[in-house]
Amino acid sequence: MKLYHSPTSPYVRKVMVLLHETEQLQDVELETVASTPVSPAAPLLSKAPLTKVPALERSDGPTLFDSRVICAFLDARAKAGMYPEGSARWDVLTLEALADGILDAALLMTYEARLRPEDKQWDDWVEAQWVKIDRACAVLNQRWMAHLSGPLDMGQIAVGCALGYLDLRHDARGWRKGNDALAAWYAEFSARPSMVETRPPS
Ligand SMILES: N[C@@H](CCC(=O)N[C@@H](CS)C(=O)NCC(=O)O)C(=O)O
Repeated sequence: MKLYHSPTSPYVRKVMVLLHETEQLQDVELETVASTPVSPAAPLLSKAPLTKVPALERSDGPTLFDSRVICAFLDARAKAGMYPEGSARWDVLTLEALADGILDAALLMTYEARLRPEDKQWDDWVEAQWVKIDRACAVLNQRWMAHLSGPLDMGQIAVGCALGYLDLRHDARGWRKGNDALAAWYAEFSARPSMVETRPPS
């Protein structure tokens, strides 16, 4: 299998952390590409029409995207149980969606600052994205700590990668303020070998 990869993409990191945790790294070749909304990576054009990473090329089926589909596929392949059966499954999927929503808002903020011409940037819109992230972090801190402290699952991995991305690109916003339990959880979670090995270059 070939994973279209970027070392700074938090969505790719979700897949990489899962590959580490489920001992499937050796089954995947990495191809690093740089793709942005205004400059799609050429190798992705024929594989993944949205030209986003991650995308997972397989020999026995079509290329998979996005990160949630790839993670579900790799989890099933390894029979790792990162998406448990029963009612816990809906908690994990909801937690992953919340973490990915943080990422979506944070990535939009990054693109606004890095890609949009300065005279077209819209501060209120950027602030509105941060309000979503701020609210989501507060909800994680208030309602999800018991789940986050339980056995490893895909929801936890997604939250770890989302908070790591906030540190990478939006550190000055200070997501830890008022979220002590979440900050303490992240300090421990980010020390896992799978998180250390996939830390993005600063
Ligand atoms: N929902 C997608 C989001 C993937 C995504 O936005 N990846 C970014 C890199 S962090 C990308 O490839 N952007 C290029 C683009 O938007 O065209 C997923 O979970 O995989």
